[in-house]
Amino acid sequence: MASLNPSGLPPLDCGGSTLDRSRPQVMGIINATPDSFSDGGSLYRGQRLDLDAAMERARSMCVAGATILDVGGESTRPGADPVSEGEELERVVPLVERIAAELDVVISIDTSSAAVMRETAAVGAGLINDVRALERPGALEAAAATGLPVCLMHMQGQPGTMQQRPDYTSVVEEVAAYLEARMAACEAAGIGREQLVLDPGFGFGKTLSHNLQLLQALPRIEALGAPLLVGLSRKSLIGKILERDVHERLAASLALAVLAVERGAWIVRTHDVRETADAIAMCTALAGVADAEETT
Ligand code: 7PJ
Repeated sequence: MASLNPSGLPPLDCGGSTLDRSRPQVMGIINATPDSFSDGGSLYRGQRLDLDAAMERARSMCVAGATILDVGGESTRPGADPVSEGEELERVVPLVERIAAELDVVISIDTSSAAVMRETAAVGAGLINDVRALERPGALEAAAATGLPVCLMHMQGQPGTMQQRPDYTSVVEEVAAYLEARMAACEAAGIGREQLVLDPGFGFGKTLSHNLQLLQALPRIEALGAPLLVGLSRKSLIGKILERDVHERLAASLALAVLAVERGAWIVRTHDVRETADAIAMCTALAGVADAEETT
């Protein structure tokens, strides 16, 4: 039987390593892409990913407090060009392999491709993070075959056009219903509920108002029965509120991370690991006081 921590929740098994459910976890973003929206190309030398630079970034994120690194080879920013499966594999497989060999961290693979799921799982990935919630042909079966946990994210539309006209009657209820349906599809494919993480998909086919409603209603999504991941780091909702460029969104990103953790988020996906880990440590410290008072 899985051992329980003080929260009463079993750790999440990520193919050998585990993640503690009793405290929030920081997921550092490693973009193995030439074109991601805030740091695209920063790990590139000419046309190729610089593996040493990527390892340096990975190592420093671990030192800074990341327990998960999210490696992605497809940019899903609004308007991004699609990438071929072959190119995505070339971008991510060697990097996942090296991180697995050199660092003690859970490697999350940010992909919708069945082949990328299979091949990165074979070289050490521990978590599948799919912004298309395993909807691509073969993805459900491939993810189930790896035995790894999966983060299911909600997106309305496709990256190329999703921000043109987001439309919902009730964004919170529609996102919840979608995630519930994908959880059922996963269960039918042999991926148990205890292996799932849910994400409302901030910025993926959502207006500013939709994003804020979802953040406020995170407990409604958590009530679906799986832990939550949030990706708010440097996102355009901040730009819309503050009119700040992507490199001037750190303070607001930290505020959103804290607000999300306060509303139940477990994993916080971020470009800025050290600052996010510090901010979230304040939530954890405060939660510790509340727990101590309840038990004395
Ligand atoms: C997210 C993601 C997110 C999950 C990206 C960006 C765009 N995966 N991949 N959640 N965002 N699960 O970093 O702004 O919000 S790529």
